[in-house]
Formats: sequence, structure tokens, C-alpha cells
Amino acid sequence: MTSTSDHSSQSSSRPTLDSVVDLLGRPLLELVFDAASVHRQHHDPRVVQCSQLLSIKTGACPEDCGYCAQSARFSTAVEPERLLDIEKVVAEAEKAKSGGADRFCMGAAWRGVRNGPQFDRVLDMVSRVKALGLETCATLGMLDGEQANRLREAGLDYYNHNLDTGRSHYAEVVTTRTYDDRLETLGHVRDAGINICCGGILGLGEDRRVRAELLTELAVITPASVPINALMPIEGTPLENAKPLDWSEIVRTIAATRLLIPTTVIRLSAGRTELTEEAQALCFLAGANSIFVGDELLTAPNPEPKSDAALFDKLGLQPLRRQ
Ligand code: SAM
Ligand code: DTB
Ligand code: SF4
Repeated sequence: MTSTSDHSSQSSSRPTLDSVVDLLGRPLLELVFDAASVHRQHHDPRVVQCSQLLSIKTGACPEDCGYCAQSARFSTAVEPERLLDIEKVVAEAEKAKSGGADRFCMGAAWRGVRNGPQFDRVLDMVSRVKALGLETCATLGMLDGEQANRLREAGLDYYNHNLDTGRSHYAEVVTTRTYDDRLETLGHVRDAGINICCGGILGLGEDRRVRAELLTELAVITPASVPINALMPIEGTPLENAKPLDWSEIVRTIAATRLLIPTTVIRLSAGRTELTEEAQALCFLAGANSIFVGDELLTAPNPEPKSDAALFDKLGLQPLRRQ
């Protein structure tokens, strides 16, 4: 059995698009049964990896991602905030650790990293959080190879950089960068020896075929960690009125991801506030083995720690780092 936190991120072969469309369209319970069986061969099905997010630089982002509360191009309720002080970040990481998180993920609303005092401060944050005995993750937008190396040297364990959707749908959602820009950064992260955390958002107006496109890309990248977000509709963004996705599509996507990338850690990410306990239970059965903990994501709400503790108790799940 592999451990929940240390996976090599080797690329593997690309499944055909049609085979993944067929996988997503299988009878739901058969799909979940097969995914649950594969999950048990590679992971302890009781253990859930728990990441906590902190927005270290909020809002005023020049990008136009149509789902995002932090783009300067849309008028949303988010108040922009400058890059946080190191001590504030360390204090939040300590709180996350005492709340049971095993990984601390620092998110910045940047198009990409620019060298200079702000990046230097982020490198210090990474080292200080690592020194607390937490795994470290960051999501800072685009990176070059040297910046990725400096993050690795500072102690970064994971870099989150999502492909978000299938290539054919990307330009409907974001126009200020391309799919290939995303893949280029992911290449730098891999070359630097940092674990890749890469997934997507469901409910951006895509259909199953587009979701299958995303999964074929992810199957090639084989990220150590795959966050599956459900769109949290944000007032003021172009996607505020997107049609909500049925819970069963989230379960299907998780199950298909588990079958395509058996060793990865799949995070049931944004959008859990809109899922019932029963739907989340099916997601865990289908192979999800990670969540975000804490009552806030970057700017949007997450379930209360108390209700997550109650859910874990009912399902017999345990956080990776036991209290
Ligand atoms: N600016 C960096 C970037 O775009 O890579 C890092 C921060 S960005 C907020 C990280 C990820 O959060 C996005 O790639 C997207 O997948 C997810 N996300 C953002 N807004 C979301 C929303 N409203 N609902 C669900 N997921 C969202
Ligand atoms: C990811 O895939 N989901 C997280 C993390 N990576 C950075 C972000 C979710 C953001 C949800 C909307 C918000 O909080 O603004
Ligand atoms: Fe900026 Fe990231 Fe939000 Fe896009 S997803 S607008 S890059 S913070």
C-alpha cells in the first residue's frame, strides 16, 4: 500500500477520449464499485489527507478567470489585500496544525510570480511553515524554472496549478492565458522535483466530453494530488448563474479519476458546502481521500470543522495526522 503523501509524479500514457467518455457514462453504482475496489488496493480507505488554505494575497488579480472572486475585472464582494506579513501566516499555519491539518496551502491572486521582495517573502513563509512540521503547498500562478527551483529549496512540497477544464472549453472560461501556459508551469514544477497538485472545476458549463478531456490530460500528468472543485458561483463573475451540477456528476468524476490514476490523492475540494453528507460519503467511497479543512477556502466558505468531525465520525474516517 502506498502512503497518502508521497507519490512520484511520473507521466504516463494518454487514454483515448472516447474511453474516458464511456467511463464517465457507466452505470453510477458499477463505476463507484470498481473505483472503490481500486482505491482499496492503493490506499487505506479510512485515511483522509487534510489541507488548510490561506489566501496570502487577495484580489486585484489581472487575470479574467470567469469563476473567480479575485479577478480585478469583475465587481465582486472581495476586498483586495496586500501580501500578508510572515508572522501572520505562521500564526495561521500554527492554528491549522492544531486544528488537525497536515498540509498548509498558501494562495496568491497573482497572474504569476515576479522576482523581488514579495517572492522572497513567500519563500520565507514556505520555510517557516515547513519548520512547523506541516507539509507545504503554494499556488501563485505561473512560474519559471528558476522560481520553481527556489521554491523547492525553500521547502515547498506541493505546487497547485489547475487545468480547470478541458482544452476545448478553456477559452470560454479564461482568455488571459492559454492551456499551454498552464502546462508549461506544470513542467517547471515537475522538473524542480516539487509534487504536482493539479485538477479542475466542475460546473463551468462544460459537458461530460469536456470533463473527459480534462481527465485525459490529468492521466498523462499523473499529479500526486488532484483537487476536484465544484464551482462556487460568485456574484459579479460571468459564471454567477452557471447551471449547478448534479452531485452524481461529481461522484462520477472522482470515480473515473481514481480508475485512471490509482495512486493519486483526490481532493474533494471547493463546493462541499453545497453537498449533502450522503453525496460526500459516495465521493469518499468512489476514491476521494483528501479535503480542505477550516471554515474558509480562499475567499469562499467551507464546512465548519465541527460538521466535518461529525461526518468523519459517522463514516469511520480519520485525518491523516491523528490528534
Ligand atoms: N492565481 C492562482 C491560479 O490561478 O493558479 C492561484 C489561486 S486560484 C484561486 C486557485 C484555483 O482555485 C483555481 O485554479 C480554481 O481551480 C479554483 N477556484 C477559484 N475560484 C473558484 C470557485 N469560485 N469555485 C471553485 N473553484 C475555484
Ligand atoms: C484548488 O483546487 N481549490 C482551492 C485551491 N486549489 C487553491 C481554491 C478553491 C477556491 C474556492 C473559491 C474561493 O475561496 O475564492
Ligand atoms: Fe487570478 Fe487565480 Fe483567480 Fe484566475 S483563479 S483570477 S489567476 S486568482
